Amino acid sequence: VEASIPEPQRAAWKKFSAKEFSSKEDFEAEVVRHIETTLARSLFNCDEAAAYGGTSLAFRDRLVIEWNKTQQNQTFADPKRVYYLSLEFLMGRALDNAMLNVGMKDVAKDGLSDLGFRMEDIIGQERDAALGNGGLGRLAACFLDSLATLNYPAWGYALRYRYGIFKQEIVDGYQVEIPDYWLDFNPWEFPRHDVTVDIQFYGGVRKYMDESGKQISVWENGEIVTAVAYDAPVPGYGTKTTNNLRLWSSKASHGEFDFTKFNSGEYEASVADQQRAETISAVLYPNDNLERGKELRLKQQYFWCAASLFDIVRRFKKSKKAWSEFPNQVAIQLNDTHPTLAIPELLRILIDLEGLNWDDAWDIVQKTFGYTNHTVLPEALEKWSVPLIQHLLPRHLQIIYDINLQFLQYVERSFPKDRDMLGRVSIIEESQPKMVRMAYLAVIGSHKVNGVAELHSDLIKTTIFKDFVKIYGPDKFTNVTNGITPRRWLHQANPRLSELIASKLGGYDFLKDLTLLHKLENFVDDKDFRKEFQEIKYANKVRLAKYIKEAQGIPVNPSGLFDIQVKRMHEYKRQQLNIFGVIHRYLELKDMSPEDRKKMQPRVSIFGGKAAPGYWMAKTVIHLINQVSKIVNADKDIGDLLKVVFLEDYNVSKAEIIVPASDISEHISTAGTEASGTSNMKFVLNGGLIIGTCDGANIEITREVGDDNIFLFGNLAEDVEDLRHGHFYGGFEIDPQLKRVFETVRNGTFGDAGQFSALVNSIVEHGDYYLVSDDFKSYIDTQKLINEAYKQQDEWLTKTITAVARMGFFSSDRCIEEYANEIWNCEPLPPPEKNGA
Ligand code: Z2T
Repeated sequence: VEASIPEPQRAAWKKFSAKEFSSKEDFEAEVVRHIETTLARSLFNCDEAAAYGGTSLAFRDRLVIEWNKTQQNQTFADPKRVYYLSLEFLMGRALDNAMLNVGMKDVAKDGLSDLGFRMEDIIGQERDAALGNGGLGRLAACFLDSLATLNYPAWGYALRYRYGIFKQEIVDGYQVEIPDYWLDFNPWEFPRHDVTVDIQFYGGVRKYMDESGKQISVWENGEIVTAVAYDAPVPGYGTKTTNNLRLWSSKASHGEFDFTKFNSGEYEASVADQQRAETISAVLYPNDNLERGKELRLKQQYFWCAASLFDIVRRFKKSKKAWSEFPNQVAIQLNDTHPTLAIPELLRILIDLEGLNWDDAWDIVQKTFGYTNHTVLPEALEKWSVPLIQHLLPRHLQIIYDINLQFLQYVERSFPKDRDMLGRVSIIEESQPKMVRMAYLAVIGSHKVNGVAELHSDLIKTTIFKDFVKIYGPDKFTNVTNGITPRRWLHQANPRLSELIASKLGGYDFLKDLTLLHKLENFVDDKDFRKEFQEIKYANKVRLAKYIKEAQGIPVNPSGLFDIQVKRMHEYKRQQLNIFGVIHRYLELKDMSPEDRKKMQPRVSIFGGKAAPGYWMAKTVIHLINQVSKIVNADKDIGDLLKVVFLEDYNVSKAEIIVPASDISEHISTAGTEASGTSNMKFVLNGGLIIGTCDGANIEITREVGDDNIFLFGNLAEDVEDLRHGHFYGGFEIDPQLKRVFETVRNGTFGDAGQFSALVNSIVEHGDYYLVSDDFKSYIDTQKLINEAYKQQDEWLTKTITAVARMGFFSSDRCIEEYANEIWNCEPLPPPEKNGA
């Protein structure tokens, strides 16, 4: 490529090529230049928002230089690339991450101070990029960080929602949703108006024979919507590799049809069409672990899959390799079933547009895709009605039927005696209307299927995909236990702890190889180390206490035991168990004499999390927590012995303050329901212990840290089915201590007896599906144990340090290496030693 450019031009270009700032002075010069020119502000009207803008633009320039080089290098080397298709990327803030990954935060801090600003204030100006609901979206963000850090040539593909997850406000104890219009100033994205793809919906399929007698299908006469690419750089930590996150935005196509409308005076109709097109990428669906089958959601899924695949295929075709090479150049990971339409779409491209035969196309498809399952909850398993797909994507429905036919014929040959098998495994559910089971399509179209923690990966093999294990054998199914990036969740969120660890381990290598943390065990008895470790935890609690006072107006004493449960509100996560436990403690304290109370361990119970707007029961739990908070916090008998806090609008940037401040965090899902959980890992890595059930990754955390260093309770997954059965047929007695809690809730002690009765009745009258009563005694007994253990501060400290030292396994770097070796079969591409132009 370079050779085609004449030498003098090349020389001029090289001479003026953009350079990275490296000194404090150069940084300041860049900030001021951006504020004065890019932002058109001056010394006299530069507020913190403008200073944030200038700082971000200065760092953005640095990222862009590395980004260009990375992309150039990847184009030249043309290695196998990984494409991570996820409808959600919960990225949080970018500036702090960019400064730390580039290794220039200290320089920038001094520079900003020269210009009259404090680093924390400037970082605090940025809005979260909140294009996700919870664990699934944050996992995708951690994966991007690890992929770049480990130098994998990888792209993320998603939608550029105009509205991310809503902002939560609490008004009179109730959740209120505020739209999150986040794009008015986003220096991290680059519109690529030249990178567009036209996407078709509706229309019909025409079939004909060509000269050789081959059947040809043409999908035509549909509506066209244009996808426009917006790119964001993803820097790795301590490497020059900077990968790409590509977000698609929808807009009206400007085909002939639209112009006719425009010119014939149908101006309003034409603008309405435009708005309809833009609606596709307008808003993130705010459900975590729930699918509601809305047409617009299906449109989002196809729009994003089709644009991404077109882009991937376009890139592959530049290499002029044979189609059989496609799976050697491309690995596509499906983050849950949301991108499953990519399977029929790739078949359509290969067969209808590129003329491959079915068998060759199918072979390519299966080798290309991997599928990650994130839940076994039935209400979260995607099904789309056949009439809806027929209407919106007529050609894809035919292809899905063709896949199903081939598959069922294969099953019939393999299991001629098992007649029921065909109905059970068919992609099409024979209901009214018929439904397409997306998880089955994803399993059939992929070469590997993975769960996200050991228990979960075992469960999918024995429940939802049991028949598929018989059909394909067990090797198609594998486990990749989730992980978290230690860059954001240790170094960025807890800089003092990171620094302390570095001082003991002789540098920051542990941020790239988290297993090095094991060396901390050599310091569990080191007096100075212990003292500092404890001081850091206390300082982090002081920081959170200060935030709680500012944000919620509640004074909390940082010496109390901080008990934290922050995550999406969901019945299976059982925030109701936690708040019932809090009420139980309140009643116990009220019963005591003042002398007895003095012996009790003070506690701060902190909750946070959003409820899906249509999830009434989850909203009821939020309301109850807020009402309990109001009553308990105002009770003079109780004082510091119990404070209850609901933190509004839990999100990634708030998690960075909350996570380092826990003594105990709660991961108390009904056994067998939480696929993995990832915040459990974050809390332990930051020197907090866990109260948890034997569920998801809690089990592996226990194996790693040792069962002395975690507080497990409750029934096991293998017993859940029988217990549920017993609730209906075995005479079901509510736990007596829980009964007393229910009486208080019902008599209006916390107000709104009507609404709260419905919550109580879901347990008492409607079968207690999530086993709150079955686990209640075990839960409160374990909380008592924790109170006693916490009083032994020395032993507690030993537990927390030991646990931190043993968390190395849970880095998302380990996780990404497993995906690369077991599923993607791809290699890192380190940046060239010399970064010539
Ligand atoms: C989600 O956050 C998770 C699973 C889903 O299944 C959907 C969403 Cl939005 C469709 C979570 C799991 O609940 C959690 O256990 C897991 O740690 C996380 O995905 C990442 O795997």
